[in-house]
Amino acid sequence: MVYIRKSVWANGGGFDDPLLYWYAIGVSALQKRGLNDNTSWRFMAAIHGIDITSSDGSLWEQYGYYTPGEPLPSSAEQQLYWNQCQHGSWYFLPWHRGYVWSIEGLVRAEIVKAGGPKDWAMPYWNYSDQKNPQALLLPPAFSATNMPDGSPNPLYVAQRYGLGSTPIVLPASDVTLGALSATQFVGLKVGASAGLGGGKTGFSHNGIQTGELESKPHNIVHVDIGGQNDAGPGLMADPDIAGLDPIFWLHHANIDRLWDVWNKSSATHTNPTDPAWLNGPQDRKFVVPNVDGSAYYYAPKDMLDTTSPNLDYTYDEFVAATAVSSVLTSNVGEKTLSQSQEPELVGANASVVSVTGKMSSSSLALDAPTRALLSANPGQNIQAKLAQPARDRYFLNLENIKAAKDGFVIDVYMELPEGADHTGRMDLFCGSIGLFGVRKASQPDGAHGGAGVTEVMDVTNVVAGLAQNGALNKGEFSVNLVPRITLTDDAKVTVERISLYKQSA
Ligand SMILES: [Cu+2]
Repeated sequence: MVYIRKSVWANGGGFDDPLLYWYAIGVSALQKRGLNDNTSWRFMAAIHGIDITSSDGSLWEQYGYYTPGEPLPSSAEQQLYWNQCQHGSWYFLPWHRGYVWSIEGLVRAEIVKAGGPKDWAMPYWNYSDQKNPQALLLPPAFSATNMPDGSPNPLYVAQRYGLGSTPIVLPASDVTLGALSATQFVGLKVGASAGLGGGKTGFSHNGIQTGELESKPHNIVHVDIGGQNDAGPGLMADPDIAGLDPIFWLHHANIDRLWDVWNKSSATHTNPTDPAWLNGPQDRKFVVPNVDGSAYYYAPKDMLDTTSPNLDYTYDEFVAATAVSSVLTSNVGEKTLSQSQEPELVGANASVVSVTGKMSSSSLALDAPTRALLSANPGQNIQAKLAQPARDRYFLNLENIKAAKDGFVIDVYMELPEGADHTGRMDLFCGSIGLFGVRKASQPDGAHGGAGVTEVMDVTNVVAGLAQNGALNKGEFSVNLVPRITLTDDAKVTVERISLYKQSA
């Protein structure tokens, strides 16, 4: 049989829905197992990321998920399984597909043991569903502190600081699906979109080439739920602890569904055929536990069809929802471009930007030909010159973003007037960055030497609008980084360089 993953909101999102009641029962059983058991809740979270030896204190210990001296798996087993999650990489989607599949099997086995439904499958949280007025709300089964019988709710965690509101509601503009208009799974090397699925990398526990779906909604939703408070990041906001939150798996089931939606929405939306992708990284294998605790090794080529016997699941809905709001995401324009043209650097700022306080800005200078191209003479319709579909595309690159803490969202604008209220300036809005995994990617002893992450935004519409107004005649423009909460200096958020690339039509 093929298991069918259903929407968390199909029957109200609370414990009246057996799907969620039984999820809680299954999760509770896994939570009772020790960290030295590779089928336990905590071991599964550690496969994503764990740090219990850090000199600056372990979040696992701080939040009570690890007690020094408790039995651990052998170091061979730790090395085989732990700290595998693939981010900033073209392996992001296939690695997480195998990961969610694994815990789904473990949870289902416990549900069946307890007398629950044999066809249970992982629910998904479709926060982008505009037909559902509650779609943006954290489903009640996760925000209730108790089960219907009064016992503690295993799906509840205290460390969901989100944007400070209770219950958690995701901002609608954070879950738009511009990523699904990507024409390619793998993007170009530098400058332009990293594609739906991310840039070509090796094994990439915290890589640099974040794909469009990974960037949004994935990263931003992580931060919108986890957030940050004085004690540290919420569970969902940091990859070292994210898998401990039961909502993690419904978020990832939805990202996994969106990959399938993208594949099914056009004959040209194909997965990579490069053997380097299909066969997975050569330097380390992907591995998750089977239900009996034996090792299941996999590569992206095993993850192409969810209904194949090794995975054996599908979704009840492949509709992408009509959440692609053209107003809020400037990158939703029709990407009719073949993306065969190499993007060229046409502007950059001069020095590293520290993002602190309420807003940090930096000025970018355009090169002479681009300045001439984007200068408007009075009465000239420059937007016609930049008209779709055969038009140049502009990409803003925030290169090597580093941070000492995760859990922040930074909104990016161009040419915000000094001191002005930015809310509602959607004409100047470039996109948002969710700082998820940036802390790990910034550590100098990490796999990439602390290079941080790079985010790319399609800003064609913003650039066209500014050009039309004559705002680019001076040959430079400001980029404004606006953290949603005032950033303190200890977050140490920096952007190595901000650049503008042009991809010719
Ligand atoms: Cu994630």
